[in-house]
Amino acid sequence: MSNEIKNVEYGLEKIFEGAQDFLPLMGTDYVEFIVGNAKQAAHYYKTAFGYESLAYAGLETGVRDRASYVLKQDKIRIVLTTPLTAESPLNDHLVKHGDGVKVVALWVEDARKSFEETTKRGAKVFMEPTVETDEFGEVVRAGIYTYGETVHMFVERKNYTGVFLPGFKEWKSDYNPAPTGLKYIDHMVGNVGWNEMNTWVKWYEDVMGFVNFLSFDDKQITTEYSALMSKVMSNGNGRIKFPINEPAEGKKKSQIEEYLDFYGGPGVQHIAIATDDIIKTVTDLKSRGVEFLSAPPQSYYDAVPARLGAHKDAFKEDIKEIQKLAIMVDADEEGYLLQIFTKPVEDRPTLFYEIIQRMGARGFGAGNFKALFESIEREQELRGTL
Ligand code: TYF
Ligand code: FE
Repeated sequence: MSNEIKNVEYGLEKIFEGAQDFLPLMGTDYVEFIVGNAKQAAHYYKTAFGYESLAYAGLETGVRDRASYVLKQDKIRIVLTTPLTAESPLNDHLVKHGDGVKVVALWVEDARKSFEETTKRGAKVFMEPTVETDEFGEVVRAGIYTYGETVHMFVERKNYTGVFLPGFKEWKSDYNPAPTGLKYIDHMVGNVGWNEMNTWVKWYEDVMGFVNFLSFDDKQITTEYSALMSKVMSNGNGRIKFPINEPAEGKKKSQIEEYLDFYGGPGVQHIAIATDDIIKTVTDLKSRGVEFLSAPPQSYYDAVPARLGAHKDAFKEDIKEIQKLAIMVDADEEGYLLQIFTKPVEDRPTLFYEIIQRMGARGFGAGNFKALFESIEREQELRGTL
């Protein structure tokens, strides 16, 4: 099913050149989740994923309406925020979506210019440029809405030496589980509504200056039961990649539709995190209780050498170990990749994680889509949502 995709010549440099530089992005700054109990969520992310405590804001720091815990692992920074009072508007987000991603913050040189360039191209305002200061300097932030109630915050921190943002104090904890080898966010995927994918593709092109660097249609992303379509958007330096999914008609309910039902609309579906030793990372995550999707069948693993093609000799991992851990393998023109997906990390079947190790490949594992979606369907079956 994926041969067409695998033979795509990416010509990435050429594609990236097509992106526009009115919005230079240096990387993901942080990802903020609104959750029902940030204290417990922080414990989960430390214990299960190996994040370390970085900063905190809440009653003890003079913040009355919310508590936020900032965690870090290598280049990844996540913020877990919960409302403290019934009056907080964060409650509306929680009631509607459950725990989920509210903010995908992007690190920029100039937050005011990022705000001006995107809003003049049609972005809806979430937060006007705002300067926050403390004894470590100043941070400028400004925010725009993307799909659903999700927000892109531009963060300018060139005049700041503090640990996170003004208003946060350093959080030193006596509880410091070891890291699990998570390095950086490789991509973050958005699910949008029926027939809305191209609207958001155009939005990322027009408003953010991104380019569409890979596309998968419903003929390619289909199983016996369900289908979806996906287009990968990238910024000009390739550091920020946002695939956008929409549901497609199949015999049964698409996983994207299940997400939309439970999240109450569009939102972040999965966060893919890079590791450079997936066997070690996944072994570690499993021992800490992180739940992954069930393994593809034997026939999937029998086909791995064929899928690796020209990269067969470069493949260093022990395939038995890969299979034992239920890791999937795909290859494209430039190399191969190893990936695995967690089950949703909330009670609602919404956000999940992908762990990915790229060995030269710049694709998204198209050769694994069928096996992956069949694993997801096995879960949907158990939930009665297929
Ligand atoms: O990000 C991707 O494109 C891959 C595959 O609902 C994928 O991780 C695509 C759609 C989806 C789950 C995973
Ligand atoms: Fe992914």
